[in-house]
Amino acid sequence: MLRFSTAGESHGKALISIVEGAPAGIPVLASDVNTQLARRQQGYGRGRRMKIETDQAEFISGIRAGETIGSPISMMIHNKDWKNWEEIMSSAPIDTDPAARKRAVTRPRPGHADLVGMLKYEREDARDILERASARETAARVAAGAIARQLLSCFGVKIGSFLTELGGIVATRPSVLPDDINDVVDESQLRTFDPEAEKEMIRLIDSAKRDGDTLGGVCEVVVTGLPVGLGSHVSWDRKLDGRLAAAMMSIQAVKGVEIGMGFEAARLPGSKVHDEIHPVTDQSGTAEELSLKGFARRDTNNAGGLEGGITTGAPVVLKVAMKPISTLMRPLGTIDMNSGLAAASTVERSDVTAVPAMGVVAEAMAAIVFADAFIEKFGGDSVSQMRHSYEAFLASVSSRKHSVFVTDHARAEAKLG
Ligand code: EPS
Repeated sequence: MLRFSTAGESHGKALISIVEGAPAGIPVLASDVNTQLARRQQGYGRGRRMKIETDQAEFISGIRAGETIGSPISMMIHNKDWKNWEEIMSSAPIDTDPAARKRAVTRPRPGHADLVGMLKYEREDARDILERASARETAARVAAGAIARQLLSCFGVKIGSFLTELGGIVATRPSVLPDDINDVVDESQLRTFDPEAEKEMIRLIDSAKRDGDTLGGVCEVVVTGLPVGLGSHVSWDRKLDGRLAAAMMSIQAVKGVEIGMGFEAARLPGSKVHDEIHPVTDQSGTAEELSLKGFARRDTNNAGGLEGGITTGAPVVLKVAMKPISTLMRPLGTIDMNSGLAAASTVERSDVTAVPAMGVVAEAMAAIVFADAFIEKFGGDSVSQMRHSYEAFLASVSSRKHSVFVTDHARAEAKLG
């Protein structure tokens, strides 16, 4: 089982990411992690913090000579902004009443964890809550996700994402996605495939900024190169669709997840939803070619690559919706927790939107879920042991006469959505 945890406050000294259960032999360079961290920092509409930070992971353990060694991997991402917060975030005891401390937050922001956290954890200063609730924590998730990605890439799995909606403006998506989605969309300011919609979105972000407002949106995450058979139908907590949805919903400000056709499937009859299975008539070729071709094909992928909580071999497609950031420069109404009277909520430096970054975080969370599912299915303490088991499974599935093993991702993807 692959486990990961993070620690760290937004303006604390550093963020820490610990990944446990990764097999030995995954090739990992600092640049593999840092490239992902840099991608998370991009996107039009981010605030000043992203200009302060250049997130870089320092490997503390678990990686030697460019490879994982099977022990827990720990990484540290230093917060450059710490130097401006050392006194406020210091662990040393102070005499000041918590609610009167420098930069104390006593007017909770609607939509943030401020109020519920203050009540639950009995804190007078919401900074004790917001520092950890902040989406800054997602940098540590992206570092963990980068390790998971490296494992998945040993098996030809690729994860990409792109923005499809921002503040109600919809971007079109090509019917055939490029082989490397991120290579294309990372070049654009909002990580979209639609330059016209993007221009409109940028205008909307500029006007939201002028109005002191914030914007949400939707990203699509696409995972290709997956074999059939990851996850399981047998128990609720082994279903991969549930595990993916939970991972996505755990991302700060995410409010909805759809898999494949998603909510649209609820509006259509079964005949328009389920992906029919056809025999592959051309069964010529070597065993290897046949295993790549499969004995069955689907012309659609409305299921989004998952049936019964198990991968079908087609791309897994997720849509992830993020609400607008809850720090508004033109603040919403709240109460002052000191006086109990009506007040304007606290204004902290923030972003107008962070939807493009959310897509990168969603990729990282998907990578962790799939790496875990790979380890569960193919076991092993090293990548080469996993590979043996993986190849044996593929050989066994493809030797079945009526196998539904589909690996023709490009074809399934071409007809998608
Ligand atoms: C973020 C860092 C934060 C915010 C944002 C995400 O930095 P700071 O609070 O110092 O400006 O930019 O966090 C929030 C939107 C939030 O609500 O906390 C990051 O590294 O992604």
